Amino acid sequence: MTEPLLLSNDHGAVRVLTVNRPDKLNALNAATLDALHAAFAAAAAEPAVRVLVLTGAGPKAFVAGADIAEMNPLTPVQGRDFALRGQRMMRTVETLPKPVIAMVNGYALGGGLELALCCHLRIAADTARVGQPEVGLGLIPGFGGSQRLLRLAGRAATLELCLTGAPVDAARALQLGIVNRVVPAAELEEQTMALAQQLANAAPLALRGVLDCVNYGGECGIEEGLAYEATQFGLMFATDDMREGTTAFLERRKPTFVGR
Ligand code: CO8
Repeated sequence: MTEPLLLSNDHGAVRVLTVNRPDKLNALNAATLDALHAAFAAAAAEPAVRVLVLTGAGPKAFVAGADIAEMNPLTPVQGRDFALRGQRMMRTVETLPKPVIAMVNGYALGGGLELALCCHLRIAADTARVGQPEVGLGLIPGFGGSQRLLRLAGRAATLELCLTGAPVDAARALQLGIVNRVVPAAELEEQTMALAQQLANAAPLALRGVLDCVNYGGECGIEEGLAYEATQFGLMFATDDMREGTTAFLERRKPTFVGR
């Protein structure tokens, strides 16, 4: 039996998804894009899953890009369809109502960096390298890289990475704001899971409110964004978790959040 393209393991309320094509440095072919889309959509609908961690199998790569062998013969229409297939999946991840952490365990190149960019947080091993090398293939980023990198790290960094195609190391990625944290490779899993667990213990509807505000507010004007935030803030007062969180503070105890 062939190994699945995507492995899924639950650690309590944390679901770890692992792209599983280590022989091809976890390159994203169409089947892997579809498997990711299905897995994220399913996780969104499962209340028991509060946080997701996304990583790549093997010691070398998170994801080394879209599958170049699969892309090589494509027509323009097929190329566009392939880009849209990846973009839809990544938009699903970006707008997921629960946090997704990219555990960047090695190369995150091209479509691999784009996959990490659509996650909400990125923790990189100090050995990781990230970049948008598409120009070297006569291509440009197609899974949202030119847009998400621009929004995350700004124009200078985006133009540097996308025009030169040269990867940067984890320390430089941190400096550019592309990753949130860099940790020793040997501690990557432990530190990522500790962060995931911390989020899993938080109030799920509050996390969702933050994700919604950042996703929506990041794309509209300040007045509209503030109004949206105020509405989301007000909605929190309808949750049991808000009563629990504020009461626990006043009673000097730890809150227990139930997700409603
Ligand atoms: N696609 C397909 N196969 C890949 C990819 C990839 N992106 N990356 C690595 N592989 C394969 C290699 O072909 C090799 O396979 P095999 O053993 O069968 O020959 C295997 O993985 C191991 O790779 P290497 O032998 O090359 O390993 P090295 O340690 O020597 O090098 C590198 C590691 C530097 C990461 C190197 O593999 C590399 O440069 N890979 C390609 C990186 C790249 O250019 N990525 C961007 C791809 S384009 C893209 O992502 C566009 C996204 C938007 C698409 C929109 C749709 C149209």
